[in-house]
Amino acid sequence: MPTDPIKERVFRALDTFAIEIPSWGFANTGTRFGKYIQAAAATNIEEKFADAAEVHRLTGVTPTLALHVLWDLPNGVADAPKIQSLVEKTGIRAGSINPNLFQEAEYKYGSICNPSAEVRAKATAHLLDSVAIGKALGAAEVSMWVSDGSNYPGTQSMRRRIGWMKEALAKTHAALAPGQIMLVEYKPFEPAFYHTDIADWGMALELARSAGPQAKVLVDTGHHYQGTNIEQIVAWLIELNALGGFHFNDRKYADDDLTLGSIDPYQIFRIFHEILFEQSKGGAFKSPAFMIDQSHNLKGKVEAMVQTVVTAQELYAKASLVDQDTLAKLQDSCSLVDAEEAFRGAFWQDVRPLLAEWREARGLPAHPLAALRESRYVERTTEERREKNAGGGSSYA
Ligand code: RM4
Ligand code: MN
Ligand code: MN
Repeated sequence: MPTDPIKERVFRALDTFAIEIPSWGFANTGTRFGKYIQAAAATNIEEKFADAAEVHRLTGVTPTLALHVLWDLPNGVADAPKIQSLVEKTGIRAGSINPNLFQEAEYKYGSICNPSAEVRAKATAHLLDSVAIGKALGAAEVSMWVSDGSNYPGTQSMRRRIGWMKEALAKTHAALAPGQIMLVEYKPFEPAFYHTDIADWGMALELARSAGPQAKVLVDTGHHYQGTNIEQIVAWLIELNALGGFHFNDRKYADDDLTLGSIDPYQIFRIFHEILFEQSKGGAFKSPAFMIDQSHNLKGKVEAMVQTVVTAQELYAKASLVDQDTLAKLQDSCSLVDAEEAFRGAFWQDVRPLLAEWREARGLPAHPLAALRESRYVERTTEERREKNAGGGSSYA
């Protein structure tokens, strides 16, 4: 039987592709101005796991669920056995453990950068608790977003805050189990608008390096200024062996948390290309953790998550079609138009029929969104949860 090299390449790429989904993507969330309550939204951790299991049943590539400590394990490590029983019940494993350093009143002026030693100690204890949760659940990553910053020039010492941060991160790193990874996320602004303590990848990289070898940088695609060449940042982080993971989403203006690839699918393709380029070299490169960081207010939550996962697979499959050897030759001969055509030609291939074939070959529904509708899962959960959601629900949790 003649083999189809395109099919082979796509299947090989898809076989190694998995993406983590966030627990907060299933709960009712809102904007700063209001909240649009969905009757089917998950109201507790059991329902978040149930929704995640449904996404995994339909797509086959979301075996782990990212957990946000305050929202999902309000009692910290004491809640780990409860999570473990849900892991056993649903077959969905605990994914990255996300400490929450931004919601409590004490963090008004910062968490690990707060001028108060007492608040810093509280924040550090929470980081250590997150590490302990990770150990108890066998979770690979502790993924931290530090929201600290200030709103007005001169009101905080940026310099002293660097020292405080390094101290907290070093303590956290020292508690990691072998193999446990600590991810340092950056974001240029919001909630603080004058300065953010970890504002870009350079700061995140320095903090990760000073914390220790198990600390890596996390790239959230929504956390960049307009026009930033994110794939170049990715290329540098790979070069420096410092790329730990991604939070995928799309944005038009800032940290909009829109569906991955909905505004600029070519950007995600270009990012995936950098990963696949490194993989094609056949070295010891360990693929970074792919995670979704989205919460939808307008789209149905499970539906949006399935759509996101499918889009991620499509873009990964497209990126796998770039012929790395041919591209390298064209780059070296500075054949600009041909090089660009080889690159964007892959992007313009319609891989959706191949994806359907791959799914069928793996015993998965060929069309996950259609299968979701057929299953009537959303209708069922709407009925089950309507009452519980009628009250309004709190933010994210
Ligand atoms: C932040 C950041 C974090 C996420 C929170 C909910 O902007 O992206 O990763 O945990 O939002
Ligand atoms: Mn994020
Ligand atoms: Mn964000």
